[in-house]
Amino acid sequence: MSYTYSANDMSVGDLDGDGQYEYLVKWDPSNAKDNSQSGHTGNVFIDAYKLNGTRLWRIDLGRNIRAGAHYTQFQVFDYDGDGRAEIAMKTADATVSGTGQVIGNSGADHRNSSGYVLSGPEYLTIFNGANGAILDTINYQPARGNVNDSTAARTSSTAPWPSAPTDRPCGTPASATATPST
Ligand SMILES: [Ca+2]
Ligand SMILES: [Ca+2]
Repeated sequence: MSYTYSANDMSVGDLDGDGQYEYLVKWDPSNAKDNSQSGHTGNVFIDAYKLNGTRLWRIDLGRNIRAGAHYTQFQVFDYDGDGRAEIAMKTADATVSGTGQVIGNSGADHRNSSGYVLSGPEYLTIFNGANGAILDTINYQPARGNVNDSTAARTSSTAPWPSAPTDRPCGTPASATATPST
């Protein structure tokens, strides 16, 4: 499987609290696939950079997060209010953090023969913005639900800031099941 990488989605946040933004880039392999397309894909990377282009760290989402427009939505926000942004996204077995920590089962391969990942655990992980280390990992909610070869998960997320009672930002991952029209 031969492929190249190009920059995809991007977001910004002050990851180290120095008052300047850093930027995060999702690198998509050239064989990324929409939910409607079968096939195996390369791994997706999330890289953090200083404004001068110096790379701080890389998260490798691993073989169990498929590459495509609907699979990885990452949030960059200062969730705990300490002046440094964290990063939140869906992860899976064998995702590797910016400091080399492996999530779940490093050897697991949940891809089916068509390259879809329709089984296996899904997680929501919060990463330390300064070094990409894992702060916490929980089971992803909502759960995957019923999927088969003609349906696939699409995810979205946002970082709302509710007022009372918390007055704190919180992440709200979501997912929907879509059936391709073909
Ligand atoms: Ca900064
Ligand atoms: Ca923070």
